[in-house]
Amino acid sequence: MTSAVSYELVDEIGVITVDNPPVNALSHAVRQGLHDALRAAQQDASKAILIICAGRTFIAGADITEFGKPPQEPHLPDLCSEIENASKPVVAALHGTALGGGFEVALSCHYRCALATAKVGLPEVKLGLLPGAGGTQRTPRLAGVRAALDLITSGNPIDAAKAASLGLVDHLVEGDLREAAMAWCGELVAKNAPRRKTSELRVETISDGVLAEYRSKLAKRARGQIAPFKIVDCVEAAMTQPFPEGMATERKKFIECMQSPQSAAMRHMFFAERKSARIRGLSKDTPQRDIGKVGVIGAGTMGSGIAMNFANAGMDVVLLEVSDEALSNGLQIIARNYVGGIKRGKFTEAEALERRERIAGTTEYSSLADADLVVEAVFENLGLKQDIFAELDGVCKKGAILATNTSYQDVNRIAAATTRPEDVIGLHFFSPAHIMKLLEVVRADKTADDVLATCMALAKKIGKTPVVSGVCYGFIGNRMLSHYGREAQLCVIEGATPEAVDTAMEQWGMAMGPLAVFDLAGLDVGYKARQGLPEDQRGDPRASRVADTLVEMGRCGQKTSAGFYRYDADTRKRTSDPEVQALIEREAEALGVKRRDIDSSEIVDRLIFALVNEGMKIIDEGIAQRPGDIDVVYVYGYGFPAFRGGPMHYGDAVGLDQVLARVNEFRQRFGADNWSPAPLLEKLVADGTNLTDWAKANCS
Ligand code: T1G
Repeated sequence: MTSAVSYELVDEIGVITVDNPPVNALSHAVRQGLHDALRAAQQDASKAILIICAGRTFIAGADITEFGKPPQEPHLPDLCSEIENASKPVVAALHGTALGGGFEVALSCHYRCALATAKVGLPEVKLGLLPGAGGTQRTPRLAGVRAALDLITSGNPIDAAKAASLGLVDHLVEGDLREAAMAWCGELVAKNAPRRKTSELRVETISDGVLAEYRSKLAKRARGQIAPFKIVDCVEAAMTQPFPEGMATERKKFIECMQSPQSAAMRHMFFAERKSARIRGLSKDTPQRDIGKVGVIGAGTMGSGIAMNFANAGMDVVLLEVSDEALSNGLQIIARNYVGGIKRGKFTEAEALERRERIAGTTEYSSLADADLVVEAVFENLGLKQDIFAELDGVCKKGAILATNTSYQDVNRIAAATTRPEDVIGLHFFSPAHIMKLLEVVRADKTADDVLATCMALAKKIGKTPVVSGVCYGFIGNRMLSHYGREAQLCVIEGATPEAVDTAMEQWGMAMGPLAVFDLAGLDVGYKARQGLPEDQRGDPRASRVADTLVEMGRCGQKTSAGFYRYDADTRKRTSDPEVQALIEREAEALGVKRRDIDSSEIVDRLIFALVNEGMKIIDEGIAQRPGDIDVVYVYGYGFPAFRGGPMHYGDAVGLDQVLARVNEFRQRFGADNWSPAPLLEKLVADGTNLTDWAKANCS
C-alpha cells in the first residue's frame, strides 16, 4: 500500500480506503496503492472487496497536476481492467463528486452504491479531453448510447438518483456510507452475487441517424472544439467494436486530445480560475467580516440582478430606489428573472418564492443602517455615486462594507467621498448580474485587507468567479474591451462589413461577434459615455462615428430592434441591414477613409492582439495580479473561448515574437496611438521567454 491508500480485512470484506486530500485525485501514489491493495485483497480470506474514500469525496479524477509529466505505471486503464478482472466482487461506495477517472474506477467495479447526495460525472471534455480509462466504453454499456453521449459530451455531473435510473449506480444508501456499504457488500456475498463485468455487456444498437444528428448538434454547441467529436467517435466504437478494440480507439483519441493546444488551454483555465481567487501577499487567514444583510442601491437591470445573487445565497437583501415606481419596476424585473430561472430548471417555484421573499424594497436610506454590505448600482455618473457614498457614510453602521458596481469610475474618488475609505471597494458585476459568473473585485488604494478578503470569499459564496483588479479606467475587462471594440469599429469603417467582422470572430471561437455584443449591450451606453467627455477626449472618430450615427437614428441595438443589425422582436434573431451598409459607406467617405477588403485573419489578429497588448500593459501596471487572472476575466466575462485559454495564454500559444511582429506591423499601418507595443511584451521577446514562465517567477 502507499500512504494514500490503506487496506484492511473487516469480517469477510476487504476494505480499500483512498485518502489523498483534497479530492482523492488519482495520483501515482493512489494508483499504486489501489494496485497493491487489490492484490492483497485477492490473496486473503475476503469474499468481496469494497473501494471507498476518506474525506469529502470519492475520487474526483486523474491528478491533473501530473498531466504533461512522463506517465507512470500503473496506468489508469490497466488499473480499471485489474479491478474488473478481480477474482472477487468489487464494490465502489460513492460520496461527494465521483468524477472523471474516479467514476471510471467505479464503472470498472462490479457494483456501485452511493449516498443520495453524491454526484457522478465525466467532466474531461471541460479540460479538452475525453474519459481515457474506459469511460466511453463502459458508460454506454450500462446507460445506453444517448445517455452516455449526453453525460460525456456535456461533462456535467448528475445526481445519484439520476445515475441509478440510468443503471450507473446500483444502490442508494443513507446514513454512514461505510456502514451502509459494508452491509450491502454482506448482502451481495450472502446471495453469492456474481462479478458483473461491464465490459461484457452489449451496447444497444441505434440507427446511424442518431450519431449524425448528435454530431450536427455539437457543431453548433461545441463550435471549434475537438474533444466532443472524438467522444462521439469513441461511443460509436463502443457500439461497433469489441471492447478491447474500443478501448484502443479510446486510448488513441485520448492521446490526440491530451496533446492538443485546446486541452493545454482548458487545463490552464482550470488552474487559473482557482488561482484567481487568491490574493497575492495576503494571508489565507486574513479575518473576514460577517455578511448577513445586504443593501443594494438601484433597482435597474444590474441592481435587481445583484440583489438576486445575495438572496439566492440565503442572505437578506434590502433594495433601495428613489421612488415607489422605480422600486416596483425593479421588483418586477426580479420576478421575471425568477420565472425565467424556473423555466430553465435552475430552481423550483418554492425555491424561487423563498428567495424573492428575502428581498425587501425601500425608498429610505435609513433601511440600510444595519446592512453589513451595501452595493451601489446606479448609472455611470461619478458625482451621483459620490453623493450616494457620502449619504451611506452617514447612515451605515461602523464596519459595513461599502461597494460600488461601477464599470469605469475611479473607486478612489468614490471612496474619498466618505470618512471610511478603508471600507470602500468595487464589486463589478457583469450583465446579466444574476447569471454571469465573473466578478471584478476592485481594490482601491485604501481598501482594507479584511474588506478585500471578505469580498473574495463572498464572491465564491454567491457562485461568482472573483478576480482582483486595481483602479484604472475600465479596470481589467472593459479597459481591454475598449481596444478590442475600437479595432472592430475601425475594421468596419475601413471596409469589412459588420457581418464579416462578427463571423470572423465567431468562427475563431468568440461566443458572439463584437458588433452583435455592442447591439446587445446597447450602442447608447458608449454614446453617452463619449458625450460625457470633452470633444478632444472622445478618441478616434473613425472608431465611433458609425455607432454614434446609429444611436442618433434611434438604432440603439437589440433594445430598439435595430442597431448594427435588425432584430426579430420575438426571436431576437439578427439580420443584416443594407441601410447600415449604406450608412457605413457614407461615413467612411465623410471621414476620408479609403475602404478596402479586409480578410478574416487581419480582423482576428487586430482584435485579439489588441487584447493581448493591452493585457500586457495591465500586468505591467500591477492592475491585474497575474496573466491567468486576465484570462479568467475574458473567458468568464466576455465570451472568450476556453479552448483558447484566454488572451494571455493565447499570446503565449501563438508565440510572443509573432504577436510583437504583428503589433509592430499594425503600428506602421495604423499609427502608434492605437498600436504602441507593451513594454512587457517587448521585454519578454527580447529575453526570449514567455508570459507563463515570467509569471511563475514574478506572480506566484
Ligand atoms: N487533480 C488535481 N487537483 C485537483 C483536481 C484534480 N482532478 N480537482 C481538484 N483539484 C484541486 C484544485 O486544484 C484545488 O487545489 C483543490 O483540489 C480543491 O478544488 C483518465 C484524464 C472536485 C468538483 O475534471 O471539478 O480524470 O487550489 O477548489 O470547488 O478519464 O475540484 O486548493 O490547491 O475546485 O470543492 C477529471 C476537477 C480529471 C474534476 C471540487 N476530473 N475538479 O470542487 O474545490 S481528468 C475533473 C473539480 C480525468 C480520466 C481523465 C472540482 C471538484 P488548491 P476546488 P471544489
